[in-house]
Amino acid sequence: MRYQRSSTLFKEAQQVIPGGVNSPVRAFKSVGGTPIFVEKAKGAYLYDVDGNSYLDYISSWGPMILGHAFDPVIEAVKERADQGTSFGIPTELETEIARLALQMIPNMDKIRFVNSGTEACMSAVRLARGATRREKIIKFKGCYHGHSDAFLIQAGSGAVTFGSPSSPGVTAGTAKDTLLADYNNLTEVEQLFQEYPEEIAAIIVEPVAGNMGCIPPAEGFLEGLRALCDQYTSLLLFDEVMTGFRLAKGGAQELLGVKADIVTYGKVLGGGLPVGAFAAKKEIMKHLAPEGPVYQAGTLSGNPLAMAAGLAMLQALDADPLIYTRLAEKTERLEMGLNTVLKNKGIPYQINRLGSMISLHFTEQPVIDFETAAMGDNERFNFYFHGMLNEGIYLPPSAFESYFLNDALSLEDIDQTVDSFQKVAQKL
Ligand code: HOZ
Repeated sequence: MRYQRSSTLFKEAQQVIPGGVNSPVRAFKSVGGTPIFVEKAKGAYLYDVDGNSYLDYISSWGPMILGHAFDPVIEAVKERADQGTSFGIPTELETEIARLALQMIPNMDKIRFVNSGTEACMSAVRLARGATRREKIIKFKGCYHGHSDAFLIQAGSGAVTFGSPSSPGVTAGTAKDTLLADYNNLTEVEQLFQEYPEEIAAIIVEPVAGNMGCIPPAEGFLEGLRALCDQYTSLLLFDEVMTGFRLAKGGAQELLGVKADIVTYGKVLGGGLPVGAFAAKKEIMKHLAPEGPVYQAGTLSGNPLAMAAGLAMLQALDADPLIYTRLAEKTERLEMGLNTVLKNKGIPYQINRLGSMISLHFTEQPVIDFETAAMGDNERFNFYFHGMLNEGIYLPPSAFESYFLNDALSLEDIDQTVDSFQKVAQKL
């Protein structure tokens, strides 16, 4: 059986880990079947414990933008490990990566490192509240900013995949301060500001949504948010955990030309180790402990292994002027291939793409927000997912996730993926 050992390992894991996984989407619950257990990965390929190989289109949900086990990152981690793995005392490395990150991203003076995207968004909202002395935030339905309480209200990603977009365990007291609007709908945001003109600390938004599939912002949407924040002296918080260092060196701020007040990072920034960060102008950052009273801390924050991996990753991206063009071209080739296969089949579908983020929804209507993303044909998606998996192509196991391409994927790999899709599509 193709997934024999994975299946055994999954059963064993379920005895000791809730659902057998440490992050829900991995369990394949929405697409059915057994999750594959990975043995190792190199470049564009994953290798599972049953000896199967896969072209990987999730790249660890973003971080492995240069492919798996990227040599400079691996070398940096090995070298650093020999000198000790955690001190809880500052290292020079932290200043080095902070300097480079701030040089690559536009518009920010200081950056604080944490251990995950969740932590980054949670801390950034606290900073926004502390700096403005206001309590409410606006978030968009289907956007996902990690699993902190304030964000698990109409959230995307695994939360919606498993039917709990508003999780039990989040108190009514917390939920009342998270105001909701539809993604790409400025009118709703404007109405919220009219209702609470002096209570909104920040708007938090994925500048390109990646947790309900990939949904690029409509023309003028981010600019409109910027203007409303200026008008009501609220802060604009971009969650660039997915888009940071992926869509451009300077992320979505650079690619889309809109400036935020606070930006969160993760994924690519850590080169595959657990790193998150939030950056802001110094007038905002001065509120953060130990400079100011807004508290945030972490024993493993700025961990030397994580900082070494992140620094090696940023250096590689910074040194390659064509990386983002190449990634976008590869993703466009995939988009064209999928379109060619699907266009004569008479199946409703939508492909959304920006840079190296892309997703396919089996639905008639353009996918512009959570409501339209949720209209997709789940049965067809599941068939597509498993068909591709059997062909040796690893895609996100949920329609509510974006693909993240990596630069180790060759044009031949993309063409092979399209050939596989051609076979799978015959039975769609
Ligand atoms: N929430 C992540 C995707 N948006 C999935 C993380 C994981 O399962 O590793």
